[in-house]
Amino acid sequence: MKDDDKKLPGINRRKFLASAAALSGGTVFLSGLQAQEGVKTREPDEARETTAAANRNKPLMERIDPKPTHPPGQPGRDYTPVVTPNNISLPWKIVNGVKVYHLIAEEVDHEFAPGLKAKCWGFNGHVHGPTIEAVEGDRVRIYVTNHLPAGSSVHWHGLLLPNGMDGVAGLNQKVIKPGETFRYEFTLRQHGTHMYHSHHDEMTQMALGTVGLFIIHPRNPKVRPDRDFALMTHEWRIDVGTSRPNPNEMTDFNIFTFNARIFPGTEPMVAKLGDRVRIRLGNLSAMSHHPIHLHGYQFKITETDGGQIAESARHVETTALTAVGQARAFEFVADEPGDWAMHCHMTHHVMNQMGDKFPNMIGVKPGKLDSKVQKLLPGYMTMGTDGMGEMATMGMAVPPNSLPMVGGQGPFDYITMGGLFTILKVREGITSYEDPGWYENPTGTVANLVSAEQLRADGIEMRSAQESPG
Ligand SMILES: [Cu+2]
Repeated sequence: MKDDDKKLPGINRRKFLASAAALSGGTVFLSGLQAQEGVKTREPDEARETTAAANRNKPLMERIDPKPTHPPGQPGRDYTPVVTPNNISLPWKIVNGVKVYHLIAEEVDHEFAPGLKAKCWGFNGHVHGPTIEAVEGDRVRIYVTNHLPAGSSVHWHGLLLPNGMDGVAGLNQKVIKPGETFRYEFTLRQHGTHMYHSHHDEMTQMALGTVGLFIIHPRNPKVRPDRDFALMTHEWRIDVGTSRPNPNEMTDFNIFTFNARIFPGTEPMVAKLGDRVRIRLGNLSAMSHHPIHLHGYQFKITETDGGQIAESARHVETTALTAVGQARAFEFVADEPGDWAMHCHMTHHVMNQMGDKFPNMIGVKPGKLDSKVQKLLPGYMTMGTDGMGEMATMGMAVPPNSLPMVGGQGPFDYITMGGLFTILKVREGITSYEDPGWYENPTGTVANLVSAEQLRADGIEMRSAQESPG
């Protein structure tokens, strides 16, 4: 142990990069796996008993802190690495059979999307912290260095571990003071989608971003996904023109993020036609649950925080509701090509700043108001009388460091959604998972403007827009 302590300064980013390079080996294995299996006929992942369940009747010490029963899990060989859009997995190295990680809590200049930056708190230069990835049965040792201006601690949310490793400052351990490094060590005796977050002054520190995902892969799974995406939802209050999230906000959030990014700053999730896709969701928003809806697919929710759901209990959904503090994972075979929206269905969660601070102008008829005001304020225009959609596209001047309205440019028009919005891109014949650009729809498969002749042919009679129906 002493030796490992001395090595701490040596756990620098460069050394960790070496283990990160090993991670990329997973892709090679994956293509082989895919070639062997018929993509449309894959069986769903069967629910597996966790090590925790198998250990239930063992003596306490053996149960809560078992010796690792397997060699450390390796990407490619033992699991398909997760993809955390707009973030990375935390590098690790193996010291005497233990996976060693180093989290550094620190202030980070974070960009939510081009045009909006803020000073947040995160880990290792990222907001949120990098995804911790490991395999059931691994022994993990996680060093946490506190470079924040305030005391902190890290709680491993959803993990089964000895009480003194649970990370609640004051209850389970001392506060990690600025400049100090603490060591957490335990054996992973479960698998699933989990999280980590500061557990000291949670309201402030989590609001500023000190949260992350903790993914534990099952040991020897029967089937593995080809694409395994991990997304964390969060909410923030950043007043227009300011650059610090306001942790005192309780209800009126104005930034809603996937992996701390807002559309159009969210990286698309790219899959090959026929890929078996898993999407994991973790929610550490302060106050909001998020019903995350995927277009174009039905899926089965395969995991909750408690691990895999028995096959007989899985039901089909198109929306995965993830409450605060919860994790959900769902799976499907990507058998329909295209660009498919995935977004929170709370409509205020797909808006950016100012979406909630606008007077209700719907139906207001400005009459001569515009020309009258223009005498005093040239260029004045009454806005919002038919909604917010057009404002996004008008190229209005906005205050510095703000994303007042919504969305980004799509292949057909402006997409009037921001915030918790991202895109699943499914393509045939791609050879890499780089962003393939916009989908080219086959001729005749896009909704479009019809001619009067087409309307007549189907007996559709038109009335003028003002006429009331019936
Ligand atoms: Cu939401």
